[in-house]
Amino acid sequence: MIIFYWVHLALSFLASVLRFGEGAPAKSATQNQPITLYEFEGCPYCRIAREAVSQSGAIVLVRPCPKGGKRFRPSVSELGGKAQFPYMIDPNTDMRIYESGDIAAYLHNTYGGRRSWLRFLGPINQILSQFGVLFRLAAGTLKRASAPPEQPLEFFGAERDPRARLVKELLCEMEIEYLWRSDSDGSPLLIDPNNGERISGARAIRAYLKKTYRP
Ligand SMILES: N[C@@H](CCC(=O)N[C@@H](CS)C(=O)NCC(=O)O)C(=O)O
Repeated sequence: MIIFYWVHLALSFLASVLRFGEGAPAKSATQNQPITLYEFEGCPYCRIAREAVSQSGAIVLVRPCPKGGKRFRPSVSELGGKAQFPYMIDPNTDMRIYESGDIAAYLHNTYGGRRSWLRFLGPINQILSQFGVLFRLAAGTLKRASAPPEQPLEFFGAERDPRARLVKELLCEMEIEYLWRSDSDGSPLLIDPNNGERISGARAIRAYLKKTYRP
């Protein structure tokens, strides 16, 4: 229902305000292969890593790991030894990192861009991020039924963009893998290489995902 969409958008906007607009877009970094990020939208630590992704301009293959997820969640324990999120693997440098603060520092040092000043707030940074999760009513936390596509989708939208967040939450709950580029503040854009579809705007993308990848 349209009213629900606007309520969610308003709450998503408040979540961005709580983060002081961190997660701004940056010019795409130069890298041979995408970084892989195992994470889930409803995780406050993952948000800190995602803000750093946007601000470094890194191109990232997001493998969503919502609670109850079976698609990518188990691989994190296999690859790193424990089920903790976020978890990042950079095939360009062979780096594997668990801690959100370490991921943020690594992305900045390796790919550049502006670092978030919120890190100076220490635990308050994490508490603010946790409030962001509350504003979003824990969206992007639990797995929902889906029939994900073979090939990863491609999504354009920065972390600070409240509209992009609504799309990423659904991609996460549906465990749909996507190549994430956050180099613009324009309307969120989804490209589906599985069928050549190109959809712009958060509402239209959400409707498309539900129509196409529900079981
Ligand atoms: N100190 C870590 C904490 C990460 C953390 O506690 N993540 C939670 C999710 S918010 C987690 O992995 N929980 C286990 C689970 O979801 O199974 C960091 O900053 O990255």
